Amino acid sequence: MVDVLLGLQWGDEGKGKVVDYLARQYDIVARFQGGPNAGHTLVLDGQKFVLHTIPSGIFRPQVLNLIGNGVVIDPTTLIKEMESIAAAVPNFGERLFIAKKAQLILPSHRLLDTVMEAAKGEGKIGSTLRGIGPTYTDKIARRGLRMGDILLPNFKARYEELKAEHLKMAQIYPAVDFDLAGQEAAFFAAVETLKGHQLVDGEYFINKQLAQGKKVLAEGAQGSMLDIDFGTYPFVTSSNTISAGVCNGLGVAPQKIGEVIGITKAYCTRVGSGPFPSELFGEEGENLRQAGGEFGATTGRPRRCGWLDLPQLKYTIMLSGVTQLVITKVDVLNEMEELKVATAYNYGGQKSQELPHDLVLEDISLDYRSYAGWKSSLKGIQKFEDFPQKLQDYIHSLETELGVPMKMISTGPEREALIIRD
Ligand code: 2SA
Ligand code: MG
Repeated sequence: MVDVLLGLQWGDEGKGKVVDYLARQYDIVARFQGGPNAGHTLVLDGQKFVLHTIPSGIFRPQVLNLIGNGVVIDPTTLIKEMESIAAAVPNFGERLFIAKKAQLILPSHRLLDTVMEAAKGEGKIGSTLRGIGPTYTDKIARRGLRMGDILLPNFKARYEELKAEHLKMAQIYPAVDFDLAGQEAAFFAAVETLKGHQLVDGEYFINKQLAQGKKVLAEGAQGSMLDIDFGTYPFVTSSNTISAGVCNGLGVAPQKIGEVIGITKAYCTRVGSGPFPSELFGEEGENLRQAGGEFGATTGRPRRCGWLDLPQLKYTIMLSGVTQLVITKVDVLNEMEELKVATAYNYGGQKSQELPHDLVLEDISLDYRSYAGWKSSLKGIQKFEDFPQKLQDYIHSLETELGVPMKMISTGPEREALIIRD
């Protein structure tokens, strides 16, 4: 079976840590969408690692890791990432497999991402500038280059052809500072190195493993509200971040999908622009940002912070068929006198449990419910029953509202700070 783990908000729900924990129950961890726009942070023995393209199972010695066909790969960042984990995980290369059908991010995709964002002014998406949008654009336009292409004798020629197209496009935008020649040198050096890695037909690889009874965990990146179809369009990423993305991002059939584990923070954050109905501004937002260390793992940008939003969570739970919930960063709320949760949306003169078709256009206000804070540290607590009563009540209330059991509660960045409930 393929179990799925994904973020139910706008990303940064703490997926890296949870995958790292869960990985020991699986034979394979696979990334199925996104690319180096992702930043999955793991803290192991006090050392912090940020993964962008490599699946978070890489730190578990028995686990194989697949970068699936639905992922977009920047060879330069992938090689850098490999170097950053090489000392901690000497044999990672034997356990890392890369789908030949995964699309390649070219330096000129990054150039396009940069000029297009710069030209947008006020309407900026807040892209990570990693070339994600232009690469998926070329995939759909049927002219992209794929991982397997690096093995072909005409790779350089095809690269030049696509780059020439990109340069033509870039000309319609104001110029930006971009060292294309320097990045190209790094790109081709990285491509050479990648030829020595395990490039596979990802769909056969994974289905053969499944046929042998192996267990797969599909690791989502970004969050459900950034889904290209169902997110806060156009302020979204360019891939399907919901569970449906697993089938086309790995080449597995829908009936192979088992548990769908949805992660939410105990509050909510968003990095980049676009609607965020439960956002907190001023001092309130700043307090959460500082308490939670809410800065982008890839770009370092400050994240916008706000309260948990139940209609929003119900929406993404519905879209992915979530069967279990995980709540993270609960400890960030330790000092709060009072916390709030959005319980309903008001728009078009009505109260609703459903999100409007366009969060960008619609004038929205939210209803909130308050909870008394538990005002104590959670350090060292290993059992749900040992939590302060107010925190237990808060969790029970969320479970009841969302209709899905809360199986895991993360109380800090360390591997140990995770409470599991049966
Ligand atoms: P892109 O680069 O084209 O995918 O950007 C489009 C939108 O998607 C958002 N996005 C993200 N949101 C949260 N976390 C992401 N990963 C990094 C992290 C981000 C960082 O883990 O912290 O370091 O800034 C991520 N990747 C993309 C993005 O903000 C745009 O709104
Ligand atoms: Mg992240």
